[in-house]
Amino acid sequence: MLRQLSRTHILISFAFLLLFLGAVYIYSGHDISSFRVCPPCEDNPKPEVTYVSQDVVINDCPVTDSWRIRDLKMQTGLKYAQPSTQKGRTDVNSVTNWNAPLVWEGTFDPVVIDAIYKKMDPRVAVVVFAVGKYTRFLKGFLESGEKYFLVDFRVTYYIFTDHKEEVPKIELGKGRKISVVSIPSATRWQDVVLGRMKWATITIDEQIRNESDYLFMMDIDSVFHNRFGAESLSQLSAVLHRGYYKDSRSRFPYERRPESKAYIPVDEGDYYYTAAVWGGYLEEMYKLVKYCYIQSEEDAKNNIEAAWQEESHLNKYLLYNKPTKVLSPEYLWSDYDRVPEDIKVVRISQLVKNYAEVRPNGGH
Ligand code: UD2
Repeated sequence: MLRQLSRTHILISFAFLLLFLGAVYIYSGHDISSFRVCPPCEDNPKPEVTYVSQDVVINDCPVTDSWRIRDLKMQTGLKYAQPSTQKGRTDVNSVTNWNAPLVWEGTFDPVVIDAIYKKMDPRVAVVVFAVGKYTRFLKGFLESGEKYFLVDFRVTYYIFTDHKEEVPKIELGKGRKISVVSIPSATRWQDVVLGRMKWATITIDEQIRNESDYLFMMDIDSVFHNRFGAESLSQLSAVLHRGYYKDSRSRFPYERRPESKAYIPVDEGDYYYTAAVWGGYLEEMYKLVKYCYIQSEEDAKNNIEAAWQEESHLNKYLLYNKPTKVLSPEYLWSDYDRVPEDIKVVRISQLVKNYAEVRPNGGH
């Protein structure tokens, strides 16, 4: 009887042990995935910056990363103009005060830079949203992207839309794809704009992570006009907003209310970056997109919406986590504005649109 009892005891204890181990396994799996990023928050306002100079990555990445720029390797026999130590752009600054490149036409040789990145043959994801009437912009964006955006590189356009039947059939180059992601409609344009952070976070987790090495977030209401090439690639690349690149920091439209998570004091700031074009290594972008999502959710809980939605959160992040490349406003101009002398090439331009007509809840 005693022997019988202890055997039953052992069996029951074993079953409990198995259950316990199973629970620990599931919990730790969950734990790992939810802590893959550590979004900066008020407890951690200045997260560690992995310092990268001129695109040479110092940290190690546990995932397969042969596409990362470690050595600036180039094939033998490539023909290009000799670089000069004396001549270059003198009308603009081409380096930031943290020694990252500030990219303008004339600061790189397209032949050299494409050859270097082509050696890695990275897969590039472009995430765009076309919700409601914004599907009308897809054709122009995609057709011009095929002509000018990272030509000869592997590119997948991830189109997030509530009208998948309106995604046009476009002739795509070799190695280029379209992947349609269905999302619900929205009644406020602000919800579409901020919802981008949520849907992109979820979809990177579920799908894009396995298919891409670099990721760009872009507005759809724009058209490429000139080369947008490998000079735009880095760990984290941000574009100077055309409207503020000559202004003093006190004029930047940062979020100035301390109640918002996007708050930046009036005497701080490097540049004002646009949220219409930003890109980088997939995991860096994931971290940043998720940060914007979490911070805007926190704001919503406190009944506040940052002045320029995700753009405000993006600017806060980039102030304390410096981008490894800053792209000049050539990388997003606007048909609303005259092109000044220092913009030698407009690579992509925002279209003029009737905000009241195209947005679900009217204008600005
Ligand atoms: C500016 C920024 C934009 C974002 C926004 C926040 C520029 C060029 N763009 O854009 O990146 O920070 O301000 O207020 O500075 N969309 C839809 N359906 C909608 C509404 C928006 O699909 O009903 C998507 C679409 O991809 C669009 C993007 O969201 O390109 C940004 O919306 P917008 O173009 O209406 O905002 P805009 O021009 O004020």
